Amino acid sequence: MGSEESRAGEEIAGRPTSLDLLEIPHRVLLIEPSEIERRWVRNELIAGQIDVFEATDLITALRAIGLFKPNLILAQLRLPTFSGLELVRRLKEEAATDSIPVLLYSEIATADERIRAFELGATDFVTKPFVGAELLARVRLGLRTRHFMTILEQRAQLDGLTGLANRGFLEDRLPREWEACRRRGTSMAVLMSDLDRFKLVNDTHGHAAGDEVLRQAASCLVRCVRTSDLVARYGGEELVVVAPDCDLTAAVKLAERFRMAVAGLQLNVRGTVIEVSASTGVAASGDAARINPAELLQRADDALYQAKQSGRNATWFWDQRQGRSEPVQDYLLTED
Ligand code: GH3
Ligand code: MG
Ligand code: MG
Repeated sequence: MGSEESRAGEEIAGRPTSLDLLEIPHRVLLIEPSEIERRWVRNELIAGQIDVFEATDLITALRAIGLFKPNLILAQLRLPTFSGLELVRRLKEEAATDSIPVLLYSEIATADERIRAFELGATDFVTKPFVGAELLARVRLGLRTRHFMTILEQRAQLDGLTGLANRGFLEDRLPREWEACRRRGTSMAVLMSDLDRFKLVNDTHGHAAGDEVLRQAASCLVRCVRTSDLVARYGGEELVVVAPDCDLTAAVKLAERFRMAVAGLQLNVRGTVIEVSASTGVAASGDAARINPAELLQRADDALYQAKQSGRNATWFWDQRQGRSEPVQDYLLTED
């Protein structure tokens, strides 16, 4: 029995938990109106290696959130003017703050208040008396839970093979970026690229080599775009760029940059040099944003289809005036 116990203990100790608090974001905003109380809580947190920022009421707290960007908020329920419940309500209303865990504490709180806090979205509620170690343990649990949720949320938005955004994320972001560009009165461009004869790469060199080619082509595309552009894996070997504040000329140049960069890649996969090319369809909304985001994607897809039809390793764009796709060579010649 004794040895079983110690084995179980060893297993837990050796588990790759990575739960060292220093690896987990640990910035806590403490909201407490009483100076004495605030000092006590702050010292407990600092002793637990938490970075603490302080506020005394809801108004100063809201201001502090923007500056300090806390990973968790620890707030007294009884705040002057607005209560801790109002704080939770306001934070959960705003997209920028709704994911920050809020832990409330209080001397006395009715069951109704505690229930209301949870209904509004508070993560935890501690009623006094509590010792510092318990408060710290709950704060750490809140930080850890938020951290792992953030990792899961990010993973749900990423493509496992290429590390690019996945299609779900793209479909979520595309209309929002389009709307932001429409408000600014700028053009938004969408590029849809597809690797040429990729099936042949798989058939000739194997699926693992194909995966490596796809990964490298994705990195190549990321290197061609601006940091504000979104690059996503749309399907098997189809990559999409959403480029805000980007007109047709800039988008076409970007597509050509990518086409030439991919064609220049000499991919060395386990001793074999593999060459690959890509075709791209480009569509831009124009300043007036007459095309909605779904149409924009569709136009880029149409242009991509034409690029493939034309023989591949090509860029075609959607010409709004003509109402059809055109090869970029003609466009670049007339622009320059
Ligand atoms: P085209 O020039 O017309 O685009 O020809 P293609 O061979 O690239 O097009 P097709 O759609 O016929 O084939 C796409 C291939 O991409 C088939 C599929 O096996 C491969 N593919 C899709 N996703 C992956 C992946 O994640 N890894 C690998 N290795 N291959 C993939
Ligand atoms: Mg293909
Ligand atoms: Mg394809």
